[in-house]
Amino acid sequence: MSDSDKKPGFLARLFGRGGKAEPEHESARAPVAQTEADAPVVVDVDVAGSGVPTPDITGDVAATAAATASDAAASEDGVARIPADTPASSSVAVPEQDLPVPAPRRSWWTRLSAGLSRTSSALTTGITDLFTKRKLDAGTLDDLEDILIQADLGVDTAARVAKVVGSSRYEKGISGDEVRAILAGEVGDILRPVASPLVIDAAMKPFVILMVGVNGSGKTTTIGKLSAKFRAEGRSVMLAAGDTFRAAAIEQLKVWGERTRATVIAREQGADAAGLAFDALEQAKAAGTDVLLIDTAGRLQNRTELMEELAKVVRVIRKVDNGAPHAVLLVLDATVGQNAIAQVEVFRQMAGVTGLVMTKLDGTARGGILVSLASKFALPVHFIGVGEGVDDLEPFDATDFARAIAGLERAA
Ligand SMILES: Nc1nc2c(ncn2[C@@H]2O[C@H](COP(=O)(O)OP(=O)(O)OP(=O)(O)O)[C@@H](O)[C@H]2O)c(=O)[nH]1
Ligand SMILES: [Mg+2]
Repeated sequence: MSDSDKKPGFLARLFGRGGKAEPEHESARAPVAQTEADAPVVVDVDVAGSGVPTPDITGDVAATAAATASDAAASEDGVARIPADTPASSSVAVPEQDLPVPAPRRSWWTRLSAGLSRTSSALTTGITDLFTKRKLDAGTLDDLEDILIQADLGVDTAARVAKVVGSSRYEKGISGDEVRAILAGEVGDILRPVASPLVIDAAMKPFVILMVGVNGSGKTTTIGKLSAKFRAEGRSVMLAAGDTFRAAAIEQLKVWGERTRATVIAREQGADAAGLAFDALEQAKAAGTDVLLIDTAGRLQNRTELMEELAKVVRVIRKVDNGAPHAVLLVLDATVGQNAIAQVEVFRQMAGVTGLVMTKLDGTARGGILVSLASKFALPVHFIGVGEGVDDLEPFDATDFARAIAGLERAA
């Protein structure tokens, strides 16, 4: 288990905020006088022509956190930790056995299946119980549907799986393992059409990606992770700090900009988000930047005026480039369950969502909702996030996800 896996709150502490949804910040929304300070601040930390590979940001941030956090000496888990830069001559004596040992990085599959374990163990237990005790009849199939619906897979998927199980004509009954294999097969078939990579069209300079979603879903963190990916592919990246509601949000993006060697366009707190997006796009065009990632403030989908504001950001971006934004990514928190459906409905309508990213498929994720969304909306799912670290974002793989949800081993 990596350090970021063990202490999921440390980035939040670094950025001074928690992972839960926050109320909108009305007070921060007062218009700010157009002063010189309103001019975009360009923080260009790119080393000219450096070609330096993107550093391991998890380690970097962890080191920064360790060096700066006041709890470095006695952290939450009570383990004494030595800041990474403590000189060898330090008088702090820590017995060797107490020093934290860096844990080996767990494989992607291990992290994905662990993240989906809440759902997969509920499904495995429910299905095993049902098919050990009962024969295959209409009542059993109804109960199977209930189990699948409770796991957020949706009514359509539940009916589809039950139908296949029912039509299997197993004279001697059917085992829980066989049912789970059918489940994985059907879920894989539902997910495969939506598992599509985010393709950056290099002809677009910049390729504009707008990140949207409710409060705390993981937009800014995902921007950081994406920025690292694009930089590692050799692309130039600009980040626009379009969440102008909170100063901490602007700082958070600047940190990701520094860590990933991306240019950050920011204004002070309270500035107009659409105006900032406009300026950022013009600057990215002028600079010939490959990818522009625009952050936005979190907003609940039932707050009409905030959703209108988001629609305005999209309209203003189109004034500069009629084809932009080229991707509008809705970032969904995998722990919210059914509420994700309402989020997709409204964000799609108001911001023209082109694809999904599901975060927090670690911890207490309700991953079944992704299956519901796939069968209901058929929107591409580009990435999934299983942690706060920079490499905790992976392209979405339908077969892996389906097998992990059904509690099966990874396909050979
Ligand atoms: N465990 C886990 N935490 C995540 C993941 N993605 C983001 N987070 C954490 O979730 C919290 C919120 O993430 P942000 O990126 O700030 O979310 P946001 O959508 O930008 O939030 P607002 O700007 O307030 O709307 C932070 O503590 C992140 O570190 C993930 O995949 N797994
Ligand atoms: Mg944010």
